[in-house]
Amino acid sequence: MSNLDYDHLDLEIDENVAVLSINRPKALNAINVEVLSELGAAVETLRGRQDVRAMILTGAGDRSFVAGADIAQMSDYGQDEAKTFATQGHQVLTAIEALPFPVIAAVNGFALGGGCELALACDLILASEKAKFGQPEVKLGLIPGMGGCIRLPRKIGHAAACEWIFSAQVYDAQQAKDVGLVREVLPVDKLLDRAKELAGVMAKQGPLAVAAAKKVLYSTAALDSAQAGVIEVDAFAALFNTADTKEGTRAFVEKRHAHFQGK
Ligand code: CO8
Repeated sequence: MSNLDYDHLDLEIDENVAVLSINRPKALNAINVEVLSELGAAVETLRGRQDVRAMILTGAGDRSFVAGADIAQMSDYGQDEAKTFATQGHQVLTAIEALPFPVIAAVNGFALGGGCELALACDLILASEKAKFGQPEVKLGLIPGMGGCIRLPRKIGHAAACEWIFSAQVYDAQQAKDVGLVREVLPVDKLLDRAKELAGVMAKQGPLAVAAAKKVLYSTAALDSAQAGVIEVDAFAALFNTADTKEGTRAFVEKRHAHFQGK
């Protein structure tokens, strides 16, 4: 199924996996206010779709995932406009992180600035051998404003994040894998297939269980073990009120495949 209602996004849904592509090739898929608004709307649409159980976020064309926020648009901003833009950016990326299914970033080409931050808001990143990552904002006299100062150190560690953000350097896919940002580096022509394969595996699991696990993973990140443990226990127990948990466990006992209904 295709959805062509967006000017700067392509959306396809096939076998419970959504592929959402940012498509603004003349600016290397840079995010302006319009792209951000469409992204927010698409995320809300996908959140409400019972048939979507995993998502891939990628960039259209062969050069770029997202080359950052739109620098030309920002060059005229004052403080109030910058605050509005960054607030909207935070809202959209937080909404991506809060989607009740896994989100895989498939990164080919540039994932710089806001592009790197967008990938950081996904659950995991697969990169092509041509991917380039970085937070070059200080080179422009800016800072990462869509969660980079927050999510990057959580994913690659404090020291590595300080190096990335303060130096504005660009890193290749293998370097990004070495610091734990990227899960797999793939040939360009295998990237999307591998992302679809992995998303497909995730989409076949119990959807309520995957959603619950995701919620526990993110909601406990800043808590101590005791507080986090309470949240995990409650989430574990709550699943026993669902038909899917009964189906999954009984299917094992009865030596058959489980048929999950998301109920
Ligand atoms: N914004 C606007 N236009 C861009 C951007 C961008 N981030 N990146 C590329 N473009 C445009 C170029 O201007 C050019 O347009 P035109 O053909 O009309 O001149 C076109 O894309 C192709 O780009 P280049 O000719 O520059 O291609 P090169 O292969 O020579 O270089 C690079 C590719 C290295 C990616 C180069 O374009 C570049 O350095 N881009 C900027 C990268 C960058 O600094 N990104 C960070 C931006 S700041 C940011 O993201 C802040 C996020 C936090 C705020 C968000 C709040 C919501």
